Amino acid sequence: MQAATALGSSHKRQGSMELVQDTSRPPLEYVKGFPLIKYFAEALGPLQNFEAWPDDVLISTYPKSGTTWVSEILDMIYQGGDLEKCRRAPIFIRVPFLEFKAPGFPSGMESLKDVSAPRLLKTHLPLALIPQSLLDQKVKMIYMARNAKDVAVSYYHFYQMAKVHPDPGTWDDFLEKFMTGAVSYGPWYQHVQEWWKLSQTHPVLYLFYEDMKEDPKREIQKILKFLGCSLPEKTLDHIVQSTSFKEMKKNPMANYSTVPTDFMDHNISAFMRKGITGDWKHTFTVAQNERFDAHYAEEMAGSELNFRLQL
Ligand code: PPS
Repeated sequence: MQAATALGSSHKRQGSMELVQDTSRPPLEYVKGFPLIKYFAEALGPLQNFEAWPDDVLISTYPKSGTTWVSEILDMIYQGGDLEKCRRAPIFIRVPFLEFKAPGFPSGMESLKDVSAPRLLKTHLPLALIPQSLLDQKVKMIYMARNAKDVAVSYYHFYQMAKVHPDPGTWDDFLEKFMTGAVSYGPWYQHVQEWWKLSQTHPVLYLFYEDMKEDPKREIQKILKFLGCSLPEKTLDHIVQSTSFKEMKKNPMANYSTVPTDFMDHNISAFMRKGITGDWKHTFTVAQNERFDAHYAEEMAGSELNFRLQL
């Protein structure tokens, strides 16, 4: 896997006494008011030249909402349920991450060059930052939303293990940043609501992580209908089984274990961490929960979106 070897050799390894630039944990950079991972902010200029194709499918999510899960499901659908074909490359090569950029890795735009139509694409960008071409070409989009409390907890662990993020500080510090939108990609509240609004005017299938947990077969059927394709029942069952948390956790082409430790340290926290709904209950204190609920009610006032916090 070129990406992994490239990163492993490209930085901080110039010689034991030589001082070279430390590329880990840079502060977030603001673009149009949105905080982003520094390298991703740098990728946004070139990304404006991205040309969407009408048969592209974009997977969009706020981070930690089930992106990898939906990506694996979609690739399995595209490969007719053939798991071996889905093992051809890690998920971030099979489904290029549009705004991705990091020292020593091919950027999302570079990865795209190796992918032929019909393409699956991934982004976490807020609407204000997505390439206009995706909207102009009326590209189909699958948005997956997850309840804010589980996202915050998952994001905290991810900040710790993925060193392109700034240091998250304590859980209490991080939760405060999450609530004020001072985390990479900005406020969750705005993200889930603006993509919901887009789904009224653009071909967006809006899914919920909790629904996928509850009944993956039902949700995958929704995806098939949205894409205008069908699969034999047996293949559908096979996709459900192969994309379960248990299976994806042990699949190196889905679990990010091929990424070097400098970039993601699974010893700190596995990318495939728990994969459940309601884990927030083990992390939020009563006081944090009350503060969060009051703030949530303000931020989501008037929204039609209802999230389940447990199943
Ligand atoms: S990222 O880095 O933003 O793209 O991460 P993302 O893939 O969106 O979210 C990671 C969380 O999704 C969980 N996950 C799953 N849950 C259930 N089933 C399956 N198959 C699955 N695959 C990934 C993953 O464990 C992360 O959630 P947490 O709560 O941290 O476990």
